[in-house]
Amino acid sequence: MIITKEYFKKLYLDKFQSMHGKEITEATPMDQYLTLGAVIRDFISRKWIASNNTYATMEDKETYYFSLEFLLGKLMNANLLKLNLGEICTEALEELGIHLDQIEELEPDAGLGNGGLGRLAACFLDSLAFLQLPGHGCGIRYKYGFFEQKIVDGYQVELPDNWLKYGNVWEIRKADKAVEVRFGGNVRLDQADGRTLFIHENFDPVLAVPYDTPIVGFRNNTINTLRLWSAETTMKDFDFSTFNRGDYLNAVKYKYEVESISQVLYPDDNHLEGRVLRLKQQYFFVSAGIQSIVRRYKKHHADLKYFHERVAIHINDTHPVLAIPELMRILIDEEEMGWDEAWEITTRTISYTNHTILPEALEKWPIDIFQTLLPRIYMIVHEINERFCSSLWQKYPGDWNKIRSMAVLSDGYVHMAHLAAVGSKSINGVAKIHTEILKNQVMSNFYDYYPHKFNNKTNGITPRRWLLKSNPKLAHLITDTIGSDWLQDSKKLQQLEHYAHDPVFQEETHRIKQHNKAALAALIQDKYQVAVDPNSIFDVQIKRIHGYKRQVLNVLHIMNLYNRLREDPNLDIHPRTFIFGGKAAPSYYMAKQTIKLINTLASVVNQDSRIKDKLKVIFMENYNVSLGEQIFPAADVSEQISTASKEASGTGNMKFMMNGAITIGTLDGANIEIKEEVGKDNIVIFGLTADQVLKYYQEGGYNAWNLYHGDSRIKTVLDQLVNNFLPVGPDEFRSIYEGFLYHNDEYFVLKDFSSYVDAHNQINQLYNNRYKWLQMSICNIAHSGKFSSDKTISEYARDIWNIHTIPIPDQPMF
Ligand code: 26V
Repeated sequence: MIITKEYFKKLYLDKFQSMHGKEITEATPMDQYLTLGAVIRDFISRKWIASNNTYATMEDKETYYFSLEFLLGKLMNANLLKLNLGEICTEALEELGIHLDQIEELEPDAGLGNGGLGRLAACFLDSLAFLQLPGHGCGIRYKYGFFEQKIVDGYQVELPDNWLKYGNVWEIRKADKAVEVRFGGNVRLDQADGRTLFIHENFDPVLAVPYDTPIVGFRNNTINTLRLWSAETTMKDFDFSTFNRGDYLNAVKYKYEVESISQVLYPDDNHLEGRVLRLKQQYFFVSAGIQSIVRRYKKHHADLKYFHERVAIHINDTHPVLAIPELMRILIDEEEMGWDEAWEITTRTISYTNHTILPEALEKWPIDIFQTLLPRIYMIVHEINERFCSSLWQKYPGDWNKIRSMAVLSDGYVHMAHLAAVGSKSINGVAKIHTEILKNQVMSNFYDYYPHKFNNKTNGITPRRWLLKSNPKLAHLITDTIGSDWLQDSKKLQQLEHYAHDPVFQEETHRIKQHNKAALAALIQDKYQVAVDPNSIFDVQIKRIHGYKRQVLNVLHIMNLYNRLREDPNLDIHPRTFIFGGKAAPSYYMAKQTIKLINTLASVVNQDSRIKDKLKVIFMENYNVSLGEQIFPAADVSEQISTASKEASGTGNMKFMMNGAITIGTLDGANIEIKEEVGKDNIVIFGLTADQVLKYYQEGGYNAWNLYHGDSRIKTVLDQLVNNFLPVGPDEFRSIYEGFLYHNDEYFVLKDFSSYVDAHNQINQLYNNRYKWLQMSICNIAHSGKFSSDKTISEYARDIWNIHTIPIPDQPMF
């Protein structure tokens, strides 16, 4: 059925009246927004039911992607694009005096993630639906998402993200699908019919209530499901009158404790804070998710023997690793299966992705905490460990060191990555170099023992959000140039290579970049009252603030450039605007000081008229998905400058590339594969290699003082951190200074400084040759199809999950 503008208007008006009971002329912007959400939902719902019915009755497999984080961003515009209703909707609403872009602003970002790992999960869901693959997400419906960042006097301040304040137009509460999750208590053993029974008693029950969000396929009929669990008390009515005074208070406390499980997303990225509430969150959603999958399976299949032929469960990092003992528990305790059969099914169902090699992020839990909170799960983990260690003994008799280094339980801890490695069929890294480091360093013992389990799946990003939605002008130019096939197959972007030298196409890409830069400049003017020149080079680093990502290397280079400009205001450089964005974990002092340093430097540089507007520094507050959508299309230069070996993959690097920015980066993560794709002349590489970094860590031999004394540029900028050059107290940045010199520069910032300055000089020269720059930019866009999450997900589907395309039949619209 063709949807006309008139028809859309009618749908909208009818919906408005039935929802709000008043005339459209009385509508508030929020009424307008909620109405549009409801209209779009109606377009989705039939397809959603059809998708669910098709999956329920097919004889094929479904995947469940378990993740503590899904960083979706806004959905309204994205869903309109996918349903191909964007234009009709815009025009229909205009005639009603409603501006779509204004009401879209009212939608809060669904910020249920910290950064790369959570956004990857969102891109993967998008690609699953695009590829018509039966794949769903499972996670937590946090009441408060990732905190909102405010900058006050240059410092980060965290405010709660109350994203559900006005309700959520996309979710459907499924109270009838709630399940119970049990914490604490004890396990009593009993015997019946020659079987040992494990009876979990005296536990605290928590009700897990699912909220389903449709994941819309791009211009197809597929609607998959993201199921997020919310914690509620199992008490039917919270009837205070039946409690005496003491119990009343206890009842309130109990309700509060239960609900706290899904209250807030932990704002840590790459750093373990061993709080028991976090472990509760992990078991809560994993148990709820597995119970609901088993229940659904049993509705359509008699025998759990074939579970792994119908269900694939993927664990996004170790956070959902309790899926392994939980599935064992259900198969053994509830379905009365023997250990060996349950283990066979479990280890054929579950697969695991590692996302970081930073030792401080590898999850481990003290055994006493774990055992108290999850007594039955602990027994199962203990048994898994016993059996695993005895098989290790078979292979490495007497090698206790090796066995201890691989055990799931050792030194008083449960080692989650070890549990993941033992209990899953596949272990993958997220970029080639990362997988090699896993195999040869971090998990080398496991690689020796289970070589067949290891594989690489280089990350990707969805071109629907990161090109079509965020950069519509570039998307149109691409379609006008090579046709629309690239929307179905991102590899086809390669055809743009034929236009890399075409002056007309070059001019068009340039015009669009300038348009996007002007829009970002206007936003910066509006928010920060700083004038940035769209003709300057927009040099951008947006990502979490972390030592290993080396925002301070970027800062030291800017300070050096500033020093050169003050010495010679006529220095022949193309004007530069350095843009930063990103959040620091609230407890990460050095990262928060880095934000203060960037803002302090910005306040100095931006006011200095001597340097004739050749340098500007901007810190953009509250970096999130929506802000990213405005920044990536406006970037000329993409800063990917992590200490080699530390950034597992990076995905921001891919978003920049797809929008035509040139990478300045180390040979780390996916930068290496970006270089392989575009060739060494279309990327600017500097710094130590991963091998060199790892060698320093193993053998020592690095001395930061030598670099300080040996390079006057380094000495000058480091001294400027502590000698009143910056308008702050003398000790404000002493910790950063001391990190370099007294803690020997953990991330090799000083070592890479000189080659980084050279790399920036090279960027300057390249930009001055407009023809060359545009050719490089187009080459990057043309090769970005390799980093589409469609490609990544096809590989997961084929190599790990064994799931297949299931087209959903057309549905009558209404
Ligand atoms: C780890 C931890 C550890 C313990 C507690 C809190 C917490 C929260 C999040 C994480 C995940 C950190 C790992 C992570 O985000 N890795 C990033 O994953 C991206 C997607 O694969 C990848 O592109 C980035 O390079 C990698 O840093």
